[in-house]
Amino acid sequence: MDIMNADFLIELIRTTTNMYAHGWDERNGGNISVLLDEKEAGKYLDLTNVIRTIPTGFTAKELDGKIFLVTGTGKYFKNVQYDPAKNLGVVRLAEKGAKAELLWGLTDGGSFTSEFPAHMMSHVSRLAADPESRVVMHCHPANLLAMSFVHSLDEREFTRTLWRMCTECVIVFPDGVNVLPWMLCGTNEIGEATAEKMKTARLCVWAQHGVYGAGRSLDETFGLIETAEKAAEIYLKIAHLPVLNTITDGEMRLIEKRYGVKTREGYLD
Ligand code: 2HA
Ligand code: ZN
Repeated sequence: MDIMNADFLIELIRTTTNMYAHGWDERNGGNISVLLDEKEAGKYLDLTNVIRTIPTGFTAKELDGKIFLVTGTGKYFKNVQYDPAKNLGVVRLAEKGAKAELLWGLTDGGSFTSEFPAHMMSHVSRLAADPESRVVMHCHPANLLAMSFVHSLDEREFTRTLWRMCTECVIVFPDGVNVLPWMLCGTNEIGEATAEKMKTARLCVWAQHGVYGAGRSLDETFGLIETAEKAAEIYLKIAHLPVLNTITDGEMRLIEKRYGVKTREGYLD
């Protein structure tokens, strides 16, 4: 079957296009990886045909043999829809994650995203927390980024501020938002630090850079980032004004009960 008809590919094309339209992925900003079901990938690809092998520079034995659809390094989200095979790739991790076998795409000889370590290590963390986790998404949404300049980076404080900005935040991300202080991107070090943060929440802000989100589907992960970004936008609209009304911790407890969510331990007073 033609991979251009695969739901996983169509969804990723739509998602990158939509993220660009939201202004989250200027130039080559942002990257996405999606864990594919081997059987599903096998409907569209000859899994015995390895086009080339790319060293990863890290190991992740938990992901050995797993297949990922990923965005390419240096590629522009706005262009994905016009040439998916050049801008995206399907890779299978081998040799305990030390190598990635290209099964499709990256037709101009390119490589997977520069943030591959952060993506793969985050998948390990999220799969341990939720076996149904599939997606890791990184982008540069302006309001979360701006907030990281003017708000405390204390994770509890950062989370509580966002929760208070829209009623639904506490329902969408009851696990909160973790925060990494500025670090050099594209390295194994930021990958390991991000993966550590991903053990306790599905969102991690990279201060002065962007955000990571993880989830079971592209839609869910997009929605997670979209909700946090909307909350950050509201925060920036009111941060310089006298605040007369708010959502109290008691009110958030009511939301928790009514919607059956469990907020992060110790985050509500
Ligand atoms: O270039 O966003 O963090 C893609 C990025 C790097
Ligand atoms: Zn980035």
